[in-house]
Amino acid sequence: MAEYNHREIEKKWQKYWEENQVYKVDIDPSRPKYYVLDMFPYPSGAGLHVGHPLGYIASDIFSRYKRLKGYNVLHPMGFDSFGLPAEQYAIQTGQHPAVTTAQNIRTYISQLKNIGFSYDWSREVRTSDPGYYKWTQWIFSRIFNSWYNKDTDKAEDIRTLYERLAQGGTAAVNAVTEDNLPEFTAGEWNSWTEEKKYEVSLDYRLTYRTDSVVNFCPALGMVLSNDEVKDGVSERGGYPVIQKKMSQWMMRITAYADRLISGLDTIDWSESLKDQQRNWIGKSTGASVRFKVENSTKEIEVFTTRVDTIYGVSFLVLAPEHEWVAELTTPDQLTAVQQYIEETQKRSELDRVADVKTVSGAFTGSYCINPVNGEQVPIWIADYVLAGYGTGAVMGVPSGDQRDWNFATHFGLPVIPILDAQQDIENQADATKEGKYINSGIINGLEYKQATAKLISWLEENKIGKGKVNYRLRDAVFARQRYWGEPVPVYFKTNADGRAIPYLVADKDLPLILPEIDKYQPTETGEPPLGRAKDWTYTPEGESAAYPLEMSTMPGWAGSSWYWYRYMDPKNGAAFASAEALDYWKDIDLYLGGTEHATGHLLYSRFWNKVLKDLGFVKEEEFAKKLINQGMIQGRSSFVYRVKGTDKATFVSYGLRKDYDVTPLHVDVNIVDGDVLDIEKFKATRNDIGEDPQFILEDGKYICGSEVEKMSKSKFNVVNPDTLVDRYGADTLRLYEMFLGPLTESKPWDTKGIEGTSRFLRKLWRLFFDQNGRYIVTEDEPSKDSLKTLHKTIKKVAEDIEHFSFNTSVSSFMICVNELSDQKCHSRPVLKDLLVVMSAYAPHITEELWSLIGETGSITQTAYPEWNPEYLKEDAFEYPIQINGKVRVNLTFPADASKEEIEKEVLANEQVIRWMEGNPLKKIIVVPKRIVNVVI
Ligand code: ANZ
Repeated sequence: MAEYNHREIEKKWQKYWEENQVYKVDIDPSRPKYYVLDMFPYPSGAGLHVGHPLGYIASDIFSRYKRLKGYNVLHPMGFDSFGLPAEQYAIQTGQHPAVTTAQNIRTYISQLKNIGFSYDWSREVRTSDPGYYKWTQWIFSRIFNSWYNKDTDKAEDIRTLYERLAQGGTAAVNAVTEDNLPEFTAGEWNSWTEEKKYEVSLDYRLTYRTDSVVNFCPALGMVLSNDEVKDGVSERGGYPVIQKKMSQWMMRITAYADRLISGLDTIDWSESLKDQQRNWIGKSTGASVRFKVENSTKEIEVFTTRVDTIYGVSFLVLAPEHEWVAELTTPDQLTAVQQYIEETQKRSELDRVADVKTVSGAFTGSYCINPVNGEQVPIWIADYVLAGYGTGAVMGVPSGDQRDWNFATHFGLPVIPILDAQQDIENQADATKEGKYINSGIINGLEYKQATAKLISWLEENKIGKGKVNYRLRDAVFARQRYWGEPVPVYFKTNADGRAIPYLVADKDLPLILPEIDKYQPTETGEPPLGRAKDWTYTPEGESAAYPLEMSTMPGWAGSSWYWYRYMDPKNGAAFASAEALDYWKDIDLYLGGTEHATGHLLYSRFWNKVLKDLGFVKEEEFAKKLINQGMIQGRSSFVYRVKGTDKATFVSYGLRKDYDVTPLHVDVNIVDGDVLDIEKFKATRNDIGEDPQFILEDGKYICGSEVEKMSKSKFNVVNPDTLVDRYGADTLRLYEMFLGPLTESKPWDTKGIEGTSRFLRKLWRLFFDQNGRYIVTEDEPSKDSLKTLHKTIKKVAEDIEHFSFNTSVSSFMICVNELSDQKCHSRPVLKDLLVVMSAYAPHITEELWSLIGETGSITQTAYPEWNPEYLKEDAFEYPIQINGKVRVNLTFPADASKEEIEKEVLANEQVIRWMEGNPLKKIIVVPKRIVNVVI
């Protein structure tokens, strides 16, 4: 007697897997490795909803399949557990973020275990665990102790910089740094104290401190990235954001701009994702040119991609934050300039670049000189020029650039035509490259390419400018003025000039543990929360003084930029991973996660990986060979319709709502079944509908309306996987999530359809046990038909999985089980192979049936069956028969029937004769295994 009781079966096998450590993996040089990774989740208080496991299910199927194919599969899971939500919650409730984080992780783990994933839980990592962040801090230290050598095109240990400077001074060094660092000779360098050398080296390191303009949110006490700012307020909480100059830790990701672009050609990631990264890095090739300021020694440097338009310059524009604005502003322009600067501080950078219509700016009162023709050019400020891009200054060419044209016409500045083909300046303003130059001195009569080349060499010869490649990508801010993050392992000593100089905490003193504090908010004096810690100081070995430690913590992306390596060797106390582990597991073979990480996590991870590779700590230049972005699962919201203006709350059913004046209200999808509202539960769970609400029904039921929206608590459309697992089982959920559609597409969740999948699994069970629970598997030789059904399924599912087409596999299983049922096939060899093929998708039921047919051990330890092409040979083929181009009949012939036999039978067929309506035959064409054409 056996019935399909998913609750019992699933618990039983989950226990078995855990007790027998079925998914534990170790290095095994005798087998090829395969590394399948999910982007690890941030454990939020809300737990998982049905959208989250979509990618996890797909990657789990793939991992299980690869295991059956003989690979040693590393498939771990962990938690990205530092970050803002836990901290915001701590501020509101006083609960330590470590406590809520641990609770949330417990919920996540139990939810994940419920779904039967094949994770090796012994490798779990948590970024907020000191044993983990010790290595995040260690990596920070390595990056701090390196510089980018353009000659070798890689990051090197800072010692090689010292060596070069000692041998040849700055002339011997070709490093990625800020422009215009002071130059010095080897002699000068060698004469300096160690402290002085160290201070100079700070400007060369891949981690450095600088003053930069940031989006600062005073209410949140933190700097926000551009995408965390919406319409000038913080996305989280809606607090005002201002542009502020702050001293910040930075990482020199720009040193890697070119390698981050070229590396994309070596990895199998979607083109759209690669394009997002390319655009984000935004390489542009142009020139920098210096314009002398009139009556001053200053020269304003601009970056332009169209140096060929320099004869059309009629003004210069600086970003309002440009450091010379104050100096260049003349007394009579002071009020206008100050007012304008105040105005622009309210706008986020995103608004500034997105807004092409509003023209605004202020004249500084100063002028500069166009180096190519000596013309006087007025200097303006305007916020369409960004402080952080290029040089923060542009040459305004109204006849070349649309914004410049808008600006010039708005403020009455001259428009100088420079191309003979330019008839209508307004419409061609956006950088036409057609025609020959006019009014353009040394490039008159030339065309775009020659003109550009000639100008660049002229500028270089005259030391006025040079060819330059510029990137939109900026160095990454590496600090948050918040509590719940990794402490930056740096302390400060004050030097002779009173400046605070950062030094690394010694490796042996890592992890630098996050201290306890009384409140998770900035201090009264505006210091970050770590300013509240009692003794936030460090005493280096051999010294007695206690030096202040850095008070900002690392940004959210630090811990996630290397975590895949920790899974390789999670308990190692002597290294982030052993050489042996790195050597064997190398890199991620398949990485799954959402597209929202395109220019964050996925770019930072590639950057850190390249640094680690340059420094010799890891093997591969790219960390993930293949990446798949799963689509989003949207929610399907349900609505009830409240009639306006009634005494008692009155709700009208969907089909009748047109007859009333109604307000639609979201209703919890969990009390709606197939669009029918459970009225009693509705009454019991809503406290906003008063006493005795009324319902106007259709056919005795209240039907809800529906709409597809983002899955979110506020829309009451969140479906919890736990409920479905309890009701239908994890195997049904897994199959159903895959069945929803192609993995990479977004699609709405609809609980209704899950019934069908659940019926399918019961039908599978019926191949083994009859209605009465009697075992009906036989040792009979399988029929030819059953072998064909089985082998086409083996083949199709393997191909589907290799192409990440999981929904089509589920259809194949359904077809297969239907065919075997029709064939009354209960043959053990067929059913056994079918179980193995299905085990990647539905691991619990297949384990159970596997043991019930008398197999020992776990089904996960067997091999994926081979398909035999012999069984797939078609023995008959159904031909569509066309008569004068229209398919009229379908006729089946044996696969080996000759053309002549087919012709004869087609023409003798009664239906064909009827369609020919007595007309004589002109021609009959038989295309074997395709079609028959009859022409009359
Ligand atoms: C003169 C000119 C004439 C320009 C012309 C374009 C067309 P990408 O491709 O994005 O690098 N620019 C330079 N720095 C800027 C800043 N900080 N904020 C806003 N705009 C800036 O484009 C570079 C072009 O954008 C530069 O070339 C400059 O305008 C402008 F017919 O210089 B151009």
